[in-house]
Amino acid sequence: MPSPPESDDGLPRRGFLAAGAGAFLCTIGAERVLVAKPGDAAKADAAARRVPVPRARAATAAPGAGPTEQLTFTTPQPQPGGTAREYWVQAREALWDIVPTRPRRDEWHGRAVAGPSVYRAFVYQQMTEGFAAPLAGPAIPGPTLYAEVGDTIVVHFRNGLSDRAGQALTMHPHGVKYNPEYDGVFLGDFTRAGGFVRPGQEFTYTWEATPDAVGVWPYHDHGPNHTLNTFRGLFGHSLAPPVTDLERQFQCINGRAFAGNTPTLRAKVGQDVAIHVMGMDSNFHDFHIHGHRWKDPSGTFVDTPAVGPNETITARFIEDNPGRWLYHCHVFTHQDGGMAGWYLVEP
Ligand SMILES: [Cu+2]
Repeated sequence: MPSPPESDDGLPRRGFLAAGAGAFLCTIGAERVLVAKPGDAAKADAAARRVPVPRARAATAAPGAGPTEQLTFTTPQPQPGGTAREYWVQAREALWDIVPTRPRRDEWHGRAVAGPSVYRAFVYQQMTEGFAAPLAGPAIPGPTLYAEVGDTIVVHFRNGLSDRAGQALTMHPHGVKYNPEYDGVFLGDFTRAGGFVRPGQEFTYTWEATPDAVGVWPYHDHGPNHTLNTFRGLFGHSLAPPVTDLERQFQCINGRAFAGNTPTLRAKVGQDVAIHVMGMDSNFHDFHIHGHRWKDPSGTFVDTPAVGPNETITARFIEDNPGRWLYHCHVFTHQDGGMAGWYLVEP
């Protein structure tokens, strides 16, 4: 849920934009992938793989095809003074431990967490130029992409899934400007190339950091099997048995559950702190930090703001209250499922 407080220079810097990784769920509930057993999930995957491969360009023969399918688009360039910010991001499978402490521990309540807690996740991973080598480990959420107003964000995306696990994946951004070519969305017969990146294939997205893009935004898979795959780590907060094949439901912050496993945030008195919280599953969450309040954009003090699906809130304040603090979702079933962590403030 939260990302760590920013370093001393604070946020938002003028013209700053960060596209934080994550996923929101466009459709939920009715899709069998959410209620299925692992075997059915495999069937859903197989169904996704059977989706006909769309032509790279507009499918003019499709029912309903019209002038919008005839459009062609140019790749946006940086504004004067801006630069093209290049990233290489790969989607891959990874074994992900939701409760990595050993023995598995809930530090808030000082008790053990019954295992197991490892599942097969789909994750985004940042790579070096040309996908030569990993730049960081696989992460939930995926790598944070930075840009300033006037820049373009050029993301070379590779679907690194094996053919066995294989299905088309994408990266779909929020908050930035893009034309249909770089939407990164599967649209059936109307799909453009960036909306259906097959295993082993690459696609380069170009998004624009316009003045109204300042802030923190998620990106996520929006391919033909986006609901299941976002829940697998591309990315949602509830890691449920149909997805993980584990015994219990975990309520996660950045893919981890229970204090001591979730991110431990740190700050010092006097620092300008910004904690960005994204709601990344189908639930509403209530973000609460003990010992702290802050003002919302209207200037009103808030205490426990609601964060709905794909919403982002930023808790920003000058730190003045040292100690060991708890942050957690105040929906009780969520906090008991692990949606909690430590916020440590040094004098
Ligand atoms: Cu919650």
